[in-house]
Amino acid sequence: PAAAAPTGNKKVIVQLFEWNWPSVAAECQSTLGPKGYGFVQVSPPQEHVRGSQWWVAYQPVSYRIESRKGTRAQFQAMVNACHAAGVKVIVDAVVNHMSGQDAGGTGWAGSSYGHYDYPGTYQTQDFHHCGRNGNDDIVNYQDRYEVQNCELVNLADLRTESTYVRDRLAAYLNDLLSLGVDGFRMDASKHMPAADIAALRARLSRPAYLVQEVIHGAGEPIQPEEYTGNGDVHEFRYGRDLARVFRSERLAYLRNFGEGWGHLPSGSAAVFVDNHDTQRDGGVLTYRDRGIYALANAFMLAWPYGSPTVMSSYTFGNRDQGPPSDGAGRTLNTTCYSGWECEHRWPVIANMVGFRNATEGAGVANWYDNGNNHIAFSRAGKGYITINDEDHAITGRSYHAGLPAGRYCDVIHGTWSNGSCSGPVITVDGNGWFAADIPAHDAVAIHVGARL
Ligand code: LM2
Ligand code: CA
Repeated sequence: PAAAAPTGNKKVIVQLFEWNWPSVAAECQSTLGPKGYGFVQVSPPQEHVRGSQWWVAYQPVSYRIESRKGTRAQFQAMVNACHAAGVKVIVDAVVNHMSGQDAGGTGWAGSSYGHYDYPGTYQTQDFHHCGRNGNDDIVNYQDRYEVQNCELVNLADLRTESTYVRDRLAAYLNDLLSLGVDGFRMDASKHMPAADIAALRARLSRPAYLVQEVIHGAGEPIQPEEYTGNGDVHEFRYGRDLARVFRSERLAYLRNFGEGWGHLPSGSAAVFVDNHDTQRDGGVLTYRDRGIYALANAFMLAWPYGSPTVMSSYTFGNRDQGPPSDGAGRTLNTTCYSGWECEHRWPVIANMVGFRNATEGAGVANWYDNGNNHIAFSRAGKGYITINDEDHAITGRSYHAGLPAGRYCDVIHGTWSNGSCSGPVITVDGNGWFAADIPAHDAVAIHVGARL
């Protein structure tokens, strides 16, 4: 079956990185549903190697749905709770490889394993042994064969071209679909030929949203465009370019952000300011950038390019640090703003999800920029945002929103709920104009879904 694109008028994804299943369930009901998030992307649910680092989740040892984040029953309860709240579930699917430790051991759920030996699941003949670089590791990203047949950081690389491996991987994905899952983030997609992912897609028991992780590298032989036939593809240039614009260039350059910058076609692009890898590996804006990070997310949610994912992190000091856990290594329940950043709850970001939903389908109009760091645009007839990233306030100006006359909640500074606004109210006149003062590094946003 074909992979479905995000559908409906609720398309925003939130990545609840390393949240345990009971916490995801609670968040769907308390926040994600009410705020209008359409999808939650969860961390890999399968059994993984033991250890305290976050990345143990990317080293599968079996496809039992039992991990640091919870049991199969808890996973099922989470999917049901999210669906009841109107939120679909995307699973991070690790299908390119198994574990990467030379020594074997016992997995999280008790399965014993060795490198290239996963009893009952895979044996040595199910893995690539590319015969390069002395240890079979990928070194040269200019070489297609090497990137897809050698090992990514020693991770046992599955022979995804074989019928047995494809059937086994599809059985795992179909098990997740039977639990009600709606889509998959295909981890390490660059390391699998697009045809191998197509073969998995063809084996799915029903249509599911697919988003493939293919990190763009200039001049590399494997390009993100090769994968668009299977579903969406992550556009990694988006977050890097947005960070550069906010840090050292001009917001005015964003007037044709996306395809105009050589990025993927909008209908195939899945975008984010940061994800769990880029927030560790640099070159992007993260929660540590506070207000500027919120503004970058506000821009992403207002700008109609690609399918946006909002990142939600735990606080970390070093790259390997795992999420808060108990003595047995189980991930603790999430406590927002204490150990966990919960960027998706920041009022600016959470309220801009409503802007995205209310403006779905409307094009950009009324673009304004001052040639530097003050920009504004409307989503024709549905919403309007102006971002002032100058070091000074911009006062005494009027803006041409092109919206119906009325009183609107400024969703950057106030939350609209049950017909009232907790912050400033913006009055649009009969000609579609409004007056507002915008402090330095701040914004004003209004939309037809938050009208008094
Ligand atoms: C991904 N996308 O393609 C994930 O987004 C990324 O987070 C994963 O790397 C990677 N692919 C493999 O699924 C993470 C992490 C690595 C970590 C691996 C495996 O960024 O640092 O590698 O997961 O857990 C770690 C060690 C590495 C070691 C490897 C195998 O950092 O030094 O390699 O485990 O034991 C010898
Ligand atoms: Ca591979």
